[in-house]
Amino acid sequence: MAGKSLAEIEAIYHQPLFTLIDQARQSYLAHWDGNEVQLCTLLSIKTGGCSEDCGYCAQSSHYKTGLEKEELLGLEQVMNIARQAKESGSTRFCMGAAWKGVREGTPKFEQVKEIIREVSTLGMEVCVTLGQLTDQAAQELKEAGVTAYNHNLDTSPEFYPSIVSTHTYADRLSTIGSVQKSGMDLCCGGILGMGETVTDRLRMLEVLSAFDPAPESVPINSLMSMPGTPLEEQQPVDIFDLLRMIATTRILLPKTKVRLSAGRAHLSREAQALCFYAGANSIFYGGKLLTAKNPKENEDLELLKLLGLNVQEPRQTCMARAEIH
Ligand code: SAM
Ligand code: DTB
Ligand code: SF4
Repeated sequence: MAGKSLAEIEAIYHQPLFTLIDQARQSYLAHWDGNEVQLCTLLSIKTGGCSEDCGYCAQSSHYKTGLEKEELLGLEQVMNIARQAKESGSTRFCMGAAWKGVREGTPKFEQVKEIIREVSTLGMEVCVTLGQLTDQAAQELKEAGVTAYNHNLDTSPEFYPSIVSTHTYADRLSTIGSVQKSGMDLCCGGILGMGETVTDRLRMLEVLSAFDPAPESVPINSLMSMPGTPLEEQQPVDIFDLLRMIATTRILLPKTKVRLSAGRAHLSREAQALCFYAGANSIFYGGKLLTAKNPKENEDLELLKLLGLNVQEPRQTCMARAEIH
């Protein structure tokens, strides 16, 4: 199915807020159990010292962010954290590395595949975000046990060059193509609050909604402004803008998991509740994202309990997801 045009997406997004939320809720309930939220644990397996100049990122070597660089974690270290994640209720384990990309046949890629092979024995969904891939590297990651690859578009093609100069939007699309060809699920979303316009955000949704197959998950991040980066002074995203983006994403991609991602630490309980109501059905769980703050585990469990929301069981993805493939 072809994606929607920008004009059609704008018409959805700019409806009266309650009409938009009602439409998103209906679309959500048609495909999902509206009282379930997936918990995903995020782990930075290689931190800082990245060659890229993404203006939002604390891990770029282009900026003095005070972040301590760490080499690739050892297999046992990752396994211990992955086992804990499973015990604490996460059904997805996401490993991130501050790299421009990975290439087949290199020692570092072999090390990462070894980690993936072991983590995949635990039975959680295994997501990695390692930067740019070749077709071959994507194929090998799939064979090692990766279920989903995260590679975000982050914003519109027009705004992208204002936040990154060391790679292009076309590079992002090429990696996304390799992921799709390999048969791994695609996790692909963006960041709000980098100085982009609403049109940029909706252009990103236009690109996302045209992917075939549809992305399995879309993380909606709000900028965590990191000291030392060019975007350190950005103002926080307005909750109604975030809510409109979540609802619009849910309507455009009804069978996709919409992940309320970075920025939750700055949201009230009420704001998060509204995001869940409008169709967000996945969160990063654990007090730290890659380097930035996230709500504490006990606070999240308490909030889910207060709202009467259940933690999603393993592999209970969208009832209709089979139709995507
Ligand atoms: N290096 C790989 C890449 O760029 O694809 C993987 C790691 S990168 C940190 C993954 C994603 O985290 C980025 O695409 C961006 O969406 C998100 N991210 C990074 N820093 C962020 C920040 N300060 N606030 C919100 N999201 C952020
Ligand atoms: C995504 O879209 N958000 C996560 C995950 N994919 C890898 C990362 C958020 C990073 C927030 C900033 C930090 O922790 O440094
Ligand atoms: Fe590197 Fe990824 Fe951060 Fe960009 S977002 S600087 S590629 S770790």
